[in-house]
Amino acid sequence: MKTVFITGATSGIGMATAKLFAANRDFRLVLCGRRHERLVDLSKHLQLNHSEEIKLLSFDVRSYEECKKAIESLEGPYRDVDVLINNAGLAKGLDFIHEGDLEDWETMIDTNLKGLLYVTRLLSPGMVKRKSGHIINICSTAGKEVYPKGNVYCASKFAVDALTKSMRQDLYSHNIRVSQVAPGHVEETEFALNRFDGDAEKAKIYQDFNPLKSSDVAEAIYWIATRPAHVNIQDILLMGTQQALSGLIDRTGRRFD
Ligand code: NDP
Ligand code: 8X3
Repeated sequence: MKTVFITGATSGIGMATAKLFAANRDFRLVLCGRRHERLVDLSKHLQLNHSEEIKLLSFDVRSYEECKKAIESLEGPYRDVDVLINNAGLAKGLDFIHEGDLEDWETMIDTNLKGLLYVTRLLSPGMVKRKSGHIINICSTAGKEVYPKGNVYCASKFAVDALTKSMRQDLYSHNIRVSQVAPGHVEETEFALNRFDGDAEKAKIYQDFNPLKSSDVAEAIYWIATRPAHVNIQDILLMGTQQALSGLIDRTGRRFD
């Protein structure tokens, strides 16, 4: 049975991914996020429906000390993480560079870039020691192309794209696969609500086109993680059919509802 460690499992893509892995009894799960009650509710839901092999870790990925304490609290087979899914992340604000909010910039860089690095730094030595492991980073179309006012969020996701490639070069000879999923717009997430600081009106960005659903991204992650040991899917770039580029979206109405 493999141990799967998912950051950002309290919502959106991470939660959908946790549900998909839990539906398959070949996995034990370590589910992470700051909102402990969310993790408890999710774990109750998953245990009722499928799996009883779940550990919950509440910590802020922006703090190396919190990451370390949480990861060091894992015992037995939960310590030996086979699949790390670096999913925790967010956008804050949508502003021209000369009007950007410094606190938003710090939050995105600390979460999307440093958080991913901290968790990877703590879990990858065990993978190297065991000569086995798989790291799947959640990037974005924003890590492939920039768009107006996307500046710092895009930069943080370009950094994820660079790290995915670089980590693979560092780890492949240790039998560790490094993969990435880069989605376009995804609904059934709190992404837009967080970006606009809880402003529900501004967050209504999916009303006139069909984006991906969180479960679509979860399926891509799950597929990557379940390929035979000799296969590494390096990168999946996926968008809803009504999206062609970050800034090219057919907003003439939701076509597939
Ligand atoms: P959600 O807001 O629904 O989920 C984000 C998750 O990240 C939550 O579980 C949240 O948990 C966690 N998180 C955020 N900050 C921290 C932190 N400091 N410490 C620990 N956990 C944190 O958004 P998505 O599901 O959409 O986002 C998941 C990933 O997908 C992100 O990396 C995002 O950039 C990426 N993405 C999203 C797209 C979209 O359109 N939705 C498109 C492309 C990529 P908690 O708040 O409980 O800590
Ligand atoms: C989320 C997609 O286009 O809002 O990563 O940056 S976008």
